[in-house]
Amino acid sequence: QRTKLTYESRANLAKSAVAKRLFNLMASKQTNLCLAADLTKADDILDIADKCGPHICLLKTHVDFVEDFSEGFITNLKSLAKRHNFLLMEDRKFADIGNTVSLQYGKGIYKISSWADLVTAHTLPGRSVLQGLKAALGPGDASKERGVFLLAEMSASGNLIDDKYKENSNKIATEGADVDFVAGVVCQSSKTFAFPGLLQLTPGVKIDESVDKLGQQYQTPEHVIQERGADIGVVGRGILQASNVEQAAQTYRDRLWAAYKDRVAK
Ligand code: S5P
Repeated sequence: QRTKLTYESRANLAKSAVAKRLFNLMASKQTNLCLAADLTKADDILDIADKCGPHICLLKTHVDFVEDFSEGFITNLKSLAKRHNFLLMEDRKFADIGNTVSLQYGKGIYKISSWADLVTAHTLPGRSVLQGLKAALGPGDASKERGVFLLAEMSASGNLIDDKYKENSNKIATEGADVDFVAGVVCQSSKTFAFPGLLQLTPGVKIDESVDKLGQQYQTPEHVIQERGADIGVVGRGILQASNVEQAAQTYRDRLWAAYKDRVAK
């Protein structure tokens, strides 16, 4: 069972080079916390990345709502990622035909493929979403430094994903020529996939409050790691809205990590 294995041992099973890197980073830095830096000002994102950087394995962005996006912002974000040793994920949730996602990934104002170690994509268009994203990277080994998390489930109440969709998403993540490009799956349950070389990223994590006003559903750090099979817990407002963000990041980090240690020890 994949949830019983350590991150170190799973690094050796990963087919994606980025997944391998992330498993090893998590094990050595002792953190399975991803910060969802959902803020609209570049400086606020950089500030929180600097404060929380020592506690996270991954920083997740939504660059399309950053009001003052610039190349300088990306340069600074990359240097913080290097200094504090975390990876960058742009949560773009690509969901179009191959040619369009290729352009959205590589071109435009954001040039996501030039800086994001990881991106998210819906499986709705089928396998061509992976082929399209890979095409933006060009030939050669470029895809080895980049990876995708496929959405197989969502935390929003009333979402339209059913069992068949989950099963087919799992097939796209684990079968075929592009599996070396898939680093993991965004989902809510350990039953969604079994392959231990993929990482399970689970959003909807908060210590208190079980829902927000717009359909988000929350679980505690212990619940997502031990009952839902998460390898990485994504925390946004649980940290962003705390009076002391650094302390909140430390608390989420400690609780998510302890839950993982418990899970592999049992
Ligand atoms: O099913 C999902 C998938 C994602 S990637 N549910 C989610 O909430 N997310 C993202 O996780 C969402 O876009 C947001 O950036 C983060 C959750 O933020 P929070 O403030 O609710 O913790």
